[in-house]
Amino acid sequence: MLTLYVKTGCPFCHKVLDAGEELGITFDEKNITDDTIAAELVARGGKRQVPYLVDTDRTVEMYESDDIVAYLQAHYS
Ligand SMILES: N[C@@H](CCC(=O)N[C@@H](CS)C(=O)NCC(=O)O)C(=O)O
Repeated sequence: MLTLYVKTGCPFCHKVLDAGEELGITFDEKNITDDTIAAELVARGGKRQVPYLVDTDRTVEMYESDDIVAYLQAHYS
């Protein structure tokens, strides 16, 4: 399962969402405008920054939109 932490209006998040759409990927989106989700992200990744990808199938987690897009293209094309 692919979970993507995002924030409403975040252009870096949209870049990842657009790439995912091109690849036919459906994310479980979690929006950090909800304080509970924001706290969950910080506990998980160590900082409040989106986008943040969690790939439970490969036990991979990462920040940085360019890295996430490259990862998705490499593993989900
Ligand atoms: N270099 C990062 C930049 C990410 C970034 O600046 N994200 C902003 C939102 S657009 C963020 O997480 N800000 C913290 C916040 O909104 O709480 C990337 O490409 O993913």
